[in-house]
Amino acid sequence: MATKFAHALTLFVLVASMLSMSMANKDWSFGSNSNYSDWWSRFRNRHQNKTEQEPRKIIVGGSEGWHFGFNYTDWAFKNGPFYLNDTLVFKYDAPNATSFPHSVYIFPNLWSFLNCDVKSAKMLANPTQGGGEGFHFVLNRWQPYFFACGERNGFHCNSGQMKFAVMPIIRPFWPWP
Ligand SMILES: [Cu+2]
Repeated sequence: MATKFAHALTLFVLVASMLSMSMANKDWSFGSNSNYSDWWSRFRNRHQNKTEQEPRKIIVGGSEGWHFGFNYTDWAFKNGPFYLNDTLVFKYDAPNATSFPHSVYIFPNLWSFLNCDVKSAKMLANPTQGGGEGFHFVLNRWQPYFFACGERNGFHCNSGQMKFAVMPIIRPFWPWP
């Protein structure tokens, strides 16, 4: 009996909030240029754009890919936030005559990450795994991730800036700006 009531109540709250949303929608779509309506239109756009709510595939470094001398910390900052179950794609050429080998390592903690202590890190992808579609890594845990290139005993991590940290956040149940 109690569970049934709880279900009914949940349903009622859900319907009520949907109704109030569509009504608010009506009110505000012709609305003023107040901050509130700006906020609301962002909210509404996000709500309608369903793909926005699904896990994404993000190419690390964008069109730059994974290479020496690009600021990935800056990239991660500008391209965040990342969400739980988003996929990071590391793209780099297999070792050849014109490019240096790269790889993907994960550090166990912040300290080893800051120090580029590759010896304590775990290899996720070797130098040949970044070719083609790239190496895919799903952020499927709610934890900080510390990535770096492990080549040249931390040289790519330190001097090459091939390192960044990510803390995936939980995608809200309700769409959020
Ligand atoms: Cu590298």
